[in-house]
Amino acid sequence: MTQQTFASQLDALAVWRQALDSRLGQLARFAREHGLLDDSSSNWFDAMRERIGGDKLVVAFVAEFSRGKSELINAIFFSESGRRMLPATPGRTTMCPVELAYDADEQIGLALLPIETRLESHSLAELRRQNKVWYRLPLDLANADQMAQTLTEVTRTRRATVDEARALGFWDDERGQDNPPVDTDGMVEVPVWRHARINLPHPLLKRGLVVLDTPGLNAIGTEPELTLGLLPAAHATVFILGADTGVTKSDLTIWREYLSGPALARFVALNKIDALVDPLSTPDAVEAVIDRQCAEVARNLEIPREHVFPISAREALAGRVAGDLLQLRNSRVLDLELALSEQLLPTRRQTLERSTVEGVRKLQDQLYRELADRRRQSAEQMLELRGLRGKSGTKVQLMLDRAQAEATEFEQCTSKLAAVRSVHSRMLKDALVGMSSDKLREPVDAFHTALGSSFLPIGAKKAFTQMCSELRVLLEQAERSSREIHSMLAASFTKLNADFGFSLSPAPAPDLMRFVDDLVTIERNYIRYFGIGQAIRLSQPAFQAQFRRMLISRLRVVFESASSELELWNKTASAQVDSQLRERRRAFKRRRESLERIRIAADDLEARLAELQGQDDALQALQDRLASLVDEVMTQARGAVPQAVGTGEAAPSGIDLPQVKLRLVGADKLAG
Ligand SMILES: Nc1nc2c(ncn2[C@@H]2O[C@H](COP(=O)(O)OP(=O)(O)OP(=O)(O)O)[C@@H](O)[C@H]2O)c(=O)[nH]1
Ligand SMILES: [Mg+2]
Repeated sequence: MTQQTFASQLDALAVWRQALDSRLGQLARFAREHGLLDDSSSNWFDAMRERIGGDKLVVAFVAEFSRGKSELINAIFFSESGRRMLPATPGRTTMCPVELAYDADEQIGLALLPIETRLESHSLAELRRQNKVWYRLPLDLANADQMAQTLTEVTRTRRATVDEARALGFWDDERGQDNPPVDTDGMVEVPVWRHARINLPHPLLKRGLVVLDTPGLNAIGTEPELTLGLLPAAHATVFILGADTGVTKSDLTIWREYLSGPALARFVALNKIDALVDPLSTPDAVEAVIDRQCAEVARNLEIPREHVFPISAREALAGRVAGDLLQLRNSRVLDLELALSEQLLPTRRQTLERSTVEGVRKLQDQLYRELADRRRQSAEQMLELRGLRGKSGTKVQLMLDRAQAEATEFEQCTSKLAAVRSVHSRMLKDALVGMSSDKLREPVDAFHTALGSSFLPIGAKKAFTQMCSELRVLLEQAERSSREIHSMLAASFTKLNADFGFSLSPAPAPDLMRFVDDLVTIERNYIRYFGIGQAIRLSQPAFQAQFRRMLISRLRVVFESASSELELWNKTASAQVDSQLRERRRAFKRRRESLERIRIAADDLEARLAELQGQDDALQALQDRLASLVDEVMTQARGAVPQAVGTGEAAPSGIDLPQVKLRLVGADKLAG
């Protein structure tokens, strides 16, 4: 059996996502065409489809320099170009974090952020949005050599004075042994770029994969944003060791500092096993050496032996480029790829499946209720009209008067609704103020002040924990408020239903406690910066400023998501009231109109009854169609990802170079 690779499985996941998206699209179109889509359901569809279509999967490659990160990325993702795409050479090669992704709205090519931007205080996240600070180079998709040549930019360095290096963060007077060597003119080497983004319509990138290649992490001058922001946000990290070096002290430092925490899917690769091949010993003996090394890695990193993958990135790349399957198999990269896809992709899929199923179920309830409501009203009308059979004109006039009286009485609900609405919006406003960025800033500022005045990490850690618990209180308060809003709505809706014949029912309040979980994760990820070993770094104002910025931006995401969830839920409740009000008014109007017509011509009675029956049949058909469309979405969401061997663009083996080039160009045209 052909062994499935990461590439083909990611491809299969994409096929599943596309199918799900198109099913959801059908359901949305159906709801819209029949006037069943209010603002909030329409927002839900847009958001869900954007998530399904734009869902990113970030895989970061992390290691000390020269362990083979870039080579492994080449072997897994770029062998189809027929050559080494990212520069991989002995010694320090990749000098800045390199992000490979595809964004259809951006120009194909390489975007580079000059290192000098470090002198200003903008964070990478802010700079991403500023187009003009990036230096852009085109990539010619039809010319792999030109692409590879352009990509050597990520290795570029320049000479700088020690003062300049210090200002840029590459010189540390306290950590002398780690500083770059000074040449005879008193100059040192610094990277030219701070960050690189490669925008490429590669089939996998187009399907939401983001690959992060990092420069050797233990170097001075590592962007705090990389270790505080990008790495903790990655869905998976591949940590790479060299079989030629084993686990060195600096490998261990990187592992402990950045990767040993929970929450991330982590893979460990022992690379360069080809270097262990010894012409003087038997294959079995070499195998035993590899085995022993893996066991040692597992022991050193304190992870199970099965989590260590012995590989040769070089052999994998060479094997794929040459179409040599034996060499590819010997590289054992397929085992790693399989583990990546088996452990990573199902979880991504499950998350999407869960949100889709939950959302569609809620939506189905809402739409079904709306259709049932319309049917109930037409049934009432039919009953009324049937009672008119054989009745005199006076009787009809009486009924007309009654209908008029009922309609007037119904209109009294508007003042009641206005009262409920004003209570509701006041409660919501209070709840949202409690989660605003001003509120968020208070505890963060207090922590920052404490950080600036505390010389001991223990004090900083205490202030940090204090801040986290204050933030948690904010979220807990919001959770309480949303429960209060829910009880208020439930009570008011019951009363409105009884008095005015509505069928209102508030959706369950959103569970804001899951944002508390996010907060706990952030706390866990950041707390390691308060270890004794970090004291010096933590006391630097520049690091503190960056730390604060990163922290604020991550916290803001949590609070903003919680706020918008609360807001959306409240909008749904108001929309429900609006739509039922509209529907009721329409029903009253229809009822008056038909009585009016019957008063003028008694013959119209039967015609009107037939018309109502027809309407009811149509509504029933809509209910059935809704059920079958929902069923299709659910089946697709729960269905297995197709077992994709050669499902199209992924071209995992990449043996056929010209054809692949065509695919790349074709893909580009499609995207444009
Ligand atoms: N023998 C052998 N050499 C390898 C293998 N993988 C990578 N190398 C070599 O190791 C050197 C470093 O590889 P890179 O991919 O540049 O390493 P890196 O981790 O990206 O290093 P930096 O970019 O400096 O952080 C290059 O000369 C590669 O050719 C392998 O599997 N076997
Ligand atoms: Mg590299």
